[in-house]
Amino acid sequence: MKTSSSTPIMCLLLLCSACLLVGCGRPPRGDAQTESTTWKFAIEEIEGSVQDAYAKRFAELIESKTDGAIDVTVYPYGALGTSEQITQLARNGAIQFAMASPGHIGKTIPEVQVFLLHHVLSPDNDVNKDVLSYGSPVHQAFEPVYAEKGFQLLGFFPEGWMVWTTDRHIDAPEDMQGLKMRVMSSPLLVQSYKAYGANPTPMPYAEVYSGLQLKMIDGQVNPVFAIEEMSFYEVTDYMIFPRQAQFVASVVANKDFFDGLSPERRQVVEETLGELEDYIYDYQRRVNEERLDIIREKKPDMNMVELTEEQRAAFEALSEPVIGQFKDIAGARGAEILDLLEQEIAAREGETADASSAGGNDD
Ligand code: 6CS
Repeated sequence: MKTSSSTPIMCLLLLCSACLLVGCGRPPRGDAQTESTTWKFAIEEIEGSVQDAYAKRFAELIESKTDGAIDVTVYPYGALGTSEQITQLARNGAIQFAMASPGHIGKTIPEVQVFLLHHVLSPDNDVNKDVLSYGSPVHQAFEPVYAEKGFQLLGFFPEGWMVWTTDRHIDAPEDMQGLKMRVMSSPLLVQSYKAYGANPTPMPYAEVYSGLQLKMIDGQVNPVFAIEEMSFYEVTDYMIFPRQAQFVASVVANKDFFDGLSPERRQVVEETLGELEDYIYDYQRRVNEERLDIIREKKPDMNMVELTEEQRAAFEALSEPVIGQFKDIAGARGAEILDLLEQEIAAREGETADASSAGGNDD
């Protein structure tokens, strides 16, 4: 599925599959079914994506660590519903695991929209990886926030820099005035693009290609791998690299299911999550690089625009008031998490700088 030509059919299928799944009744709770239990894991992206690589590797590791006692079925985007629908399925226990990106789950968990703020994450993605890692202070701060909504937070990971694909050249906020920019459904994204003067338009992922093709929207924003696999580059003329935000994914389990796991099973899951961190980080880096080359090859006249530091600064200045809007939406706990995130990033950047200057002295 590389184009959205099958999108309307897919949407119908999604709803039917989701209803069927919910109709199947309660899922296995924890280890209740010890013989060949199936865990269902729904993702928000198509096969070959970063989330697909994560879920498939998770399935392989779980199956091998449990000698086949647990079988994990991965449902790619389109099999069970939209991002919001699969999150709901995980919340009500119809499935055990799901990807729940802040770009969508921010409507339910306002605090997680901290990852949608521009110019907050480090320009050094190695730093972001560490700060978001399993068991890190940021992860720990979010655990009770997710738990309140019925989710066990299993991890965050970056999927790549957000890149604009548009029908026009943009290197200054003036170029963005009135631009219909498709964004994911979390409210803070609307604020972020309004701050630049754009006309942000939330729309489901599956409708973006046709939205661009039919000129219902003028642009969209996603990491390079997604722009390639969803063919957004086919229906836009510019790829613009503002390096303002990473696409951050969150992995969740149904909380009752997770709480019902035996200590051994829980250990298997936790061990697996730890092992996946380097794997998925390397995977996203590689596919984002490779797929940029694929786009260049398939569409040599695609205009590539890398914003300069000065151009980025003009957008950054406009994005500052959005931090206040985030605090209004996410409250005191959201503000504390933002402080923690900034402190952790600064500390990790400091360590990286110290390590490289120490390395320099050795030379
Ligand atoms: O733009 C979106 O809606 C989607 N983009 C990615 C890269 N992953 C999932 C998300 O739903």
